[in-house]
Amino acid sequence: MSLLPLFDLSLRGRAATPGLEFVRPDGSLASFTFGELDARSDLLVRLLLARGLKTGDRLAFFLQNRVEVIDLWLAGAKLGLIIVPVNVLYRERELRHILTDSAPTAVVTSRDLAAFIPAGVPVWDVDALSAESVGQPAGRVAVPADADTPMSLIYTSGTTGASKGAVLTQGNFATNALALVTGWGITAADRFLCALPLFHVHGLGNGIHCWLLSGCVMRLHERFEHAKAAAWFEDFRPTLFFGVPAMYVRLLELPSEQARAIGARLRLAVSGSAPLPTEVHEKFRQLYGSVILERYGMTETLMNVGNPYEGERRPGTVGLPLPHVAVSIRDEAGAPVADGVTGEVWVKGPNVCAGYWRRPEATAAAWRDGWFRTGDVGVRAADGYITLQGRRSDLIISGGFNIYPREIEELILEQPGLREAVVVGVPDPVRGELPVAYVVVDPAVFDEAAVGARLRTQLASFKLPRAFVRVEALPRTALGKVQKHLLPKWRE
Ligand code: MLC
Ligand code: AMP
Repeated sequence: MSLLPLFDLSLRGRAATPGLEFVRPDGSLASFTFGELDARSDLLVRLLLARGLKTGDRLAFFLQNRVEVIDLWLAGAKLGLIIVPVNVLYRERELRHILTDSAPTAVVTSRDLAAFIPAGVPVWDVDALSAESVGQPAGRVAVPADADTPMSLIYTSGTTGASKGAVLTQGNFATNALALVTGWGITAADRFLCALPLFHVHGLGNGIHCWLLSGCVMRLHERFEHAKAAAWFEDFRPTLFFGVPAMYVRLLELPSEQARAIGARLRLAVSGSAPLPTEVHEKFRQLYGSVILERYGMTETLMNVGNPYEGERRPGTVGLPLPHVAVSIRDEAGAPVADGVTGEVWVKGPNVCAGYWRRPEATAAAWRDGWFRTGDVGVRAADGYITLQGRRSDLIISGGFNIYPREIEELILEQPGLREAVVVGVPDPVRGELPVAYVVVDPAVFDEAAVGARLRTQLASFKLPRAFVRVEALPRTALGKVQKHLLPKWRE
């Protein structure tokens, strides 16, 4: 199953219909019909061909949400390119790794972001690319594709520090979106407000694909800004919203009358990428009169499990396996456990990526007997509802962005005056968790301000430790493992 015939339901089937409203940073709207989007990506395909790109080549983008991200994605599907989305918050270290590992022909970026790209990586300016594509001959060029055609390499951090590229195929995106569009009753009559970043699978895999397959109208924002969210909802009057829990926490700040009116028009509000606290679920229901549908996914698998559209959306749970996904809860030895018993969540289905890019060992370690081991720990109730209880690794999720402590610990330990470091997630009412570093320092050498400044140039802002808590020694087991639960409590 390839993507273009599904996209064509909108690109060609609804060519004259308004499909996209992009809110420019100055607040003005740029509107496009589906036919115009089709034509824009046709021109881009011609330009990419002229620049020598061919099926299987990687093309990275380091961009805030904008229409050119959609052009690139559609051109990628038409040409069989492997698109590499990169989080705009990443800085030198993260960028160097991804842009080296994926070996892209080029990275498409904007003037604002170009300064962050490490030297030696070919950079294409997005505005120049768009302007040049306008002069290309019109008409579609598309290469044949199938379910196994790689569509994207999306980097996700492993427990070992360096992030790995999950090879997601056209079939992965297609089956995921078909399941969501059907299961969530998304139609051309919907109005979808999208403020999720398009460089992660929540915005890209779910948002863009549900929009294109259903033919609804999408209003796309550069990024979520909580101070403006009320005005956005009032103005666009969406029926459909996808968000991370931090966005729903922010939406609880709206006055109740306004929230009611927004909720009355909202057919479906979906939350995912991090746990949705039950009190947020409940407060949102009270304030908006709308019951959030929480679902669970990951970069390697797209969506796995979700609360039902029809039926009970049970707070604190991620619901039931999606129709095309098999879920099994396993013990440490890999044997299935009984309902009510905690274990690791394993998944199998056409949603699971083809493996990690050029990392056979990491691929071998993550798959067993055809099942993908998610690393998430959960339990299934007798009626099938799954509750996630944590992770086998120390993953911290802040505002829906993932942080692997080890990556930060390694970087901290490279700094002068640091003897030992451990990074833990502390609870935060808005972002879910915040990273805090516990450090053993050499006081004569350690300069907290200098270390903080250096980390800021190297790491995405959401990964920066909120504080450095100095301790005499890290609590360790006899085997030397840090006992994070014995660290002193941190207070801001
Ligand atoms: C956040 N920031 C951005 C940004 N998003 N900067 C530029 N562009 C963006 N797109 C920066 C801000 O500048 C600020 O930096 C900090 O992050 C917090 O932003 P905020 O707006 O003050 O905070 P907040 O109201 O808490 O909102 C944060 C947020 C953001 C919810 C908008 O966390 C977000 O967009 N999260 C979505 C993450 C996501 O899509 N995850 C899906 C992964 S896929 P500073 O320097 O001031 O701190 C996955 C699988 C699955 O997990 O199941 O979906
Ligand atoms: P990523 O690597 O960015 O794809 O993040 C995937 C991880 O986010 C999953 O393995 C889960 O740990 C977490 N996650 C996604 N959705 C949920 C959810 N609804 N509840 C709890 N955790 C979630």
